[in-house]
Amino acid sequence: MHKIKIIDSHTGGEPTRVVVAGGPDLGQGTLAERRERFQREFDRFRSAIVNEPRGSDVVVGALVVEPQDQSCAAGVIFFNNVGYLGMCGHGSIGFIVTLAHQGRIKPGEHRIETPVGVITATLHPTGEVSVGNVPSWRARKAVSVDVPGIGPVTGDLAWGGNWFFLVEHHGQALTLANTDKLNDYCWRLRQAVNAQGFPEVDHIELFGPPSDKGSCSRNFVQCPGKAYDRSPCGTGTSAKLACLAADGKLLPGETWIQESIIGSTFAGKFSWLDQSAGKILPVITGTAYVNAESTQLLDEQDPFCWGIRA
Ligand code: PYC
Repeated sequence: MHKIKIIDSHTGGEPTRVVVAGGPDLGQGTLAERRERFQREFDRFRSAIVNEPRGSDVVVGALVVEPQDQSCAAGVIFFNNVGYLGMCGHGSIGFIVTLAHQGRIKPGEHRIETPVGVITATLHPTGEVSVGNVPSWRARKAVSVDVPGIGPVTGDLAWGGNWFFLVEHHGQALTLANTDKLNDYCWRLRQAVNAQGFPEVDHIELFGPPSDKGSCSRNFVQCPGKAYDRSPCGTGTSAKLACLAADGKLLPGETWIQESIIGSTFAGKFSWLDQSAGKILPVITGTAYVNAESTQLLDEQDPFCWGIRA
């Protein structure tokens, strides 16, 4: 019987499952190379850890690995119900709170290596975490896509550690009661965006006015495997900041409060890395809570030992 030790947390409602022991040994190399190896040789572990019957479509997994860059406190590879993420904002906050829960880190700034670059995560004495994300930018403004069954939709294409298509004029109610319709809308839109020559876009972000007057905007983010983000999405908020910065709608150092579809919030800020190229360094602040420590049992006699896969 193979045993995998996990610690679960949630960040603004979005779960993170950190694998602290018993995960696959990915050997040495860059984090991007090790993510490749994870996918190529050990993908069944991804499915066993986050998919049903042990998990659900919403769970994001985080495998702790030795960093290649020795200035980093740890390396991490994020994964979900269908594959692997470049970076994950809510997951990084959950990851840091989990390392603190284990007594592996104390309040202060920590460098963490991911497959798409090194991030800095500051654990504040209050328990909040600020993630200095990878450089983010808007690649295309106002791309129009004809979406079968919907019509023309216009949005921006931006990188915030994952690729996003961000849409303001969608005509959809951004409410929790409307998530089935929002998911259907986003899925159709994603197919159309990908077919139009942007196959790398795997997150769709709809945004609109906030429901709380202390927030700046509310969003609905559909993740690659069709689950919607319960948190405001750290990489999605980074992509949004890149768009706001490019349009001059937010200034360096100003705070942007991003509200999720369930009403949880992240505070975002940015500084310019290269203004002429539109590159920003986003910092996303949020809170996570550890809510379970457990051991998964992988019994090869169990027909669903490696999870239910589509
Ligand atoms: O917070 O960056 C994020 C994220 C990506 C997918 C789910 N959450």
